Amino acid sequence: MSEQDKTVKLSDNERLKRESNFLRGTIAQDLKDEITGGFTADNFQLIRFHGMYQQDDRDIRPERAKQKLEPLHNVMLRARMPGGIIKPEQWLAIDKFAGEKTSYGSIRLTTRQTFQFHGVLKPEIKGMHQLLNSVGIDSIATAGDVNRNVLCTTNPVESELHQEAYEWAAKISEHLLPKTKAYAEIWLNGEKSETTEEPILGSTYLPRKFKTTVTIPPNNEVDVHANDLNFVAIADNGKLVGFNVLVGGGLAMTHGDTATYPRKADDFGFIALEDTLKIAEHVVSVQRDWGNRSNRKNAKTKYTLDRVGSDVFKAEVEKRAGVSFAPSRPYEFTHRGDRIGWVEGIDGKHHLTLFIQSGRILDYPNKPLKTGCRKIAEIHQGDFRMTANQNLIIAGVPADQKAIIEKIAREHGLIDDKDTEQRKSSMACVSLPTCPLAMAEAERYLPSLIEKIEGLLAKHGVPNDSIIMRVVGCPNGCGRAMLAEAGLVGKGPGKYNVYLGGNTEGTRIPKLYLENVGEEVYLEAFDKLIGQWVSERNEGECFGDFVIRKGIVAEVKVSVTDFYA
Ligand code: SRM
Ligand code: SF4
Repeated sequence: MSEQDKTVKLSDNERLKRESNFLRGTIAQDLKDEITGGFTADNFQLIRFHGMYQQDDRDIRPERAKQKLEPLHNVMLRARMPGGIIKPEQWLAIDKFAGEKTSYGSIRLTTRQTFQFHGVLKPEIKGMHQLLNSVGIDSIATAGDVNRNVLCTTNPVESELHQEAYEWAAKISEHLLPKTKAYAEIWLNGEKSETTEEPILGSTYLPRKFKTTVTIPPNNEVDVHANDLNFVAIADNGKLVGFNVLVGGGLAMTHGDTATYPRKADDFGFIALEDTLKIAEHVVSVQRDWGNRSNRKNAKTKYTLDRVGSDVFKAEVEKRAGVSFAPSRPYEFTHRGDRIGWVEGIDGKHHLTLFIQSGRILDYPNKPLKTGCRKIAEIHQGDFRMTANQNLIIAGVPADQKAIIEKIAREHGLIDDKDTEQRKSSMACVSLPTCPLAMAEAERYLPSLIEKIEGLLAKHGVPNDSIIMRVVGCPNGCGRAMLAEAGLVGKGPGKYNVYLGGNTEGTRIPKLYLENVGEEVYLEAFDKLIGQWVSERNEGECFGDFVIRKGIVAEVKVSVTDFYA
């Protein structure tokens, strides 16, 4: 126990982790309890470490309460998928499960390169894990106070570099995984074994969630500044030679609490490839020992860096790892969007990026997206890659299969030439009805909002231009609105805070422009701002740069001081 743990009152999550017998709790007993569809208090939290959240449909909650019924408890499952790569046979298995055993029927691609099932009832949970296990998928540590799914830029063009970077993402994921066998014991009927230690994460795991990426510049699709730890690939002649390491990014805040804020990651310097796992381990171990375990709102790495000082944190990582950071090597981020459509890789294989609005793969009346993906999976010889923009890449298509895959994609609405650049540059978090923390709509609202923004762009004569626009249902910011050129953050039903001034590279945090306003107010504001942007912008100037140059919002340079100034 650290000194801090001895002197301050720890959060209750610390007790439950400590008493959980390495994440077992009494989950197995709860599973047998047929009286309730839910899990009891501690297990409600502990199942997160196994990749599940207990939820209920908030649309029907009031009606059930009126009928004196408990909420219709179910779980959301989030898979572990380093780098977002999934094989066609795995796709077919998840497609079948989503269709037959979940109440929403969808596969939901997330902003962190994996998929979620929503609406899995208790009797189906074990079977779900066993099915996933049979095709080589698990959901270990995709939630809870651990290192989550490790992201890797989906760069199908430079195939060799991507393969190397992807392998590092997978290795880092394995290295930082909990070592307890609780997952296998509870969900896969694995043999009981005693866990005596967690060598990296510690017996009470991390103070808070922890997020890692492996990033291949110039694409910052993964949004490094949303992550605790980033390995930015440095290549020489197309071969990976090492990483620049960025530490301490994170986007969440709480409305009205200025002790919480989005923060960019700090540059610690360059490391050679062979030091990657050591550095990953010790950024985690320093955060494990120095992170705040009494106040979960200030527990993430970003706050530890601001409390102890970035240099002090970095020096401790160097000491523990026995590695010194060299000066960072030059690199540049130029964009974050996915290249929708076909590209050819240097290996001669073809890759088709499909735009999936808000990542929701479902059979809609005029767009049977889920059936289309299934038909592609039935014949596809390469793999699928989920992007951090909630899109899907059909990767590694030989030339002679291009035509048939494109035909299926078009017939099922997976390619729709009517999708504008604006629509493709927009993102929303899940929000209602499944997210218990949602304060306003996001995913369900996005399509109609974008239609209105498209109307404004057309009105001002620039229908093909776009603004990186992101909508989130609350300030946790799962759709990364705090790195958008224009971010809407839910405040209450139909009400949002509007933030402006992120850039296209994802290296600037936006600033509050309008507080707690409804659609009429912010559409009027966007109408004026877009008009001004179109007539007064410099050649190629993006919306976010424009609003800062014009002083419409002040630039956030250092979040801890500038964000609320
Ligand atoms: Fe998130 C909690 C959905 C990416 C910050 N997030 C949640 C929960 C689980 C709500 C809950 O705690 O009960 C949401 C479930 C909604 C649902 O019904 O599915 C949820 N988060 C999502 C996803 C699915 C959004 C999406 O539309 O794709 C993303 C899943 C990622 C994954 O596959 O692992 C998702 N969440 C993010 C991101 C963006 C990112 O990581 O790139 C962030 C901001 C970055 C960051 O961490 O700072 C994010 N989610 C949060 C937070 C705030 C954490 C904090 O620092 O305070 C919470 C609440 C919490 O942890 O207490 C949260
Ligand atoms: Fe839920 Fe808020 Fe995350 Fe949206 S941003 S999914 S509303 S926690």
